[in-house]
Amino acid sequence: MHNEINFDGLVGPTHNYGGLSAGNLASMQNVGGFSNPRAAVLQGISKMRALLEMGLKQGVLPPHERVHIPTLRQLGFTGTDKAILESAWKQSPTLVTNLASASAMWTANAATVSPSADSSDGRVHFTAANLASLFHRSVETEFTARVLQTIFADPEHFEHHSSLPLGGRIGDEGAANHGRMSASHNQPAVELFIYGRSAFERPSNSARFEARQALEASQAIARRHLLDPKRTIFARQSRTAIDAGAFHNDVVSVTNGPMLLYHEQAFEEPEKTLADIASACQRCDIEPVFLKVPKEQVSLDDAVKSYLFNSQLVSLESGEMSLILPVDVLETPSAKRWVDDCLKADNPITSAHYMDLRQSMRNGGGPACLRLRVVLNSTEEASLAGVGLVDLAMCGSLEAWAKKHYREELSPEELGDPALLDEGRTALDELTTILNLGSIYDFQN
Ligand code: SUG
Repeated sequence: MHNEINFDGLVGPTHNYGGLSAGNLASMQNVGGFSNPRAAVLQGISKMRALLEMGLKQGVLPPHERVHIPTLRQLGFTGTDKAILESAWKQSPTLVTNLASASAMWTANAATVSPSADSSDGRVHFTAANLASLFHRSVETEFTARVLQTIFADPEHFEHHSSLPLGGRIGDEGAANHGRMSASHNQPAVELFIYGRSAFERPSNSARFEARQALEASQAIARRHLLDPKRTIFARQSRTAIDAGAFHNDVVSVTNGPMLLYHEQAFEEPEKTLADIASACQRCDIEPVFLKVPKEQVSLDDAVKSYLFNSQLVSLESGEMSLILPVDVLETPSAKRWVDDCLKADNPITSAHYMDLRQSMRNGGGPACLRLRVVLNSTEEASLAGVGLVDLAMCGSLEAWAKKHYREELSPEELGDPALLDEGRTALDELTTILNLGSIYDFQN
């Protein structure tokens, strides 16, 4: 028996709007605003609670330590941590803002995961994403890999690959550009890798935004994860979608079980992509369900504004599917209409749940960004011995912990405040006990 477990990223105490992500419209538009870290973390925990109440399995990945003092040391700052933060802030608030980003909360970008049903050695494979396109995100890789190795520790079941080279343009953005189509989570799947460019092509002058995911990164992951080439598809994301603000493919499509829900303009070559998927599915007895959202019904702009496709599409115990959507869909009439019609139509999606994730959404992170899907069989899951897994009682403990430690409001200037650094460390230190993770943070050692 295999189950999908969604590992959500817990929002960190320095959650802020740094305007750090070119091509991510929400990040670009909300730069410099005050953030609400406490509301942000509580919104994320509410989502975990809601999924647990729907009978789904839930995991959690801890926030990264921020401001990231080890990187400031690497950049030549010396002295005590407080002195380093103060002199870095004096020299470059922008640098500190990059190293204060709580962006690791978007765990869809943490790694690419291939379940044991898909790999030829029968193990679950992980590659922590290099996130090479943006400095503030590239800092995440090392700690993400450490956390994944801590939770998925048993080498009999789990293989952890080093992240891909950071140099050149071999950008790997993790599961945000990766999908899986299978008859059920138990079955070998067709793995779908969506890329935006080649690592070796020149950036186009006419492009509004640069694509992040390189084909060569996707190909490398498929090789390392020992996937069957006959069940592996590489498809290019459309330039139109990237220019409209779909900086990851999960802003314009999502898979679950045999279903691909996608915007008409998601792929560069939609007909070929669907034909390739259909024939790969046919080879492994999967009847694909393609649910296309036509541009006349929901424009790309509305898709990006509402994050309709950044919903979590999940399978319930009954076999029906449910959409977990951001409340922003309710405020976008075309997207709301599409969901209403979808629920009445003949397809496996029978329910929709709307979540207030506005704090994350203001940085371009919807429900699907906040989770890393990991499909495990019962033996693999048992090997975790509960570490990283969350139940309703744990949600309560996390809420109490967040209320105790997180600031209600944060101004951009407060990121340079050594008191915030201390508060964050106290919070994370306590969290490692709550989550039974051991001393995983650099500041703990
Ligand atoms: O990489 N935003 C993230 C959002 C990631 C969303 N993930 C997925 N679509 N899977 C990014 O652009 C903004 C940070 C800032 O501006 O402060 C940011 O990093």
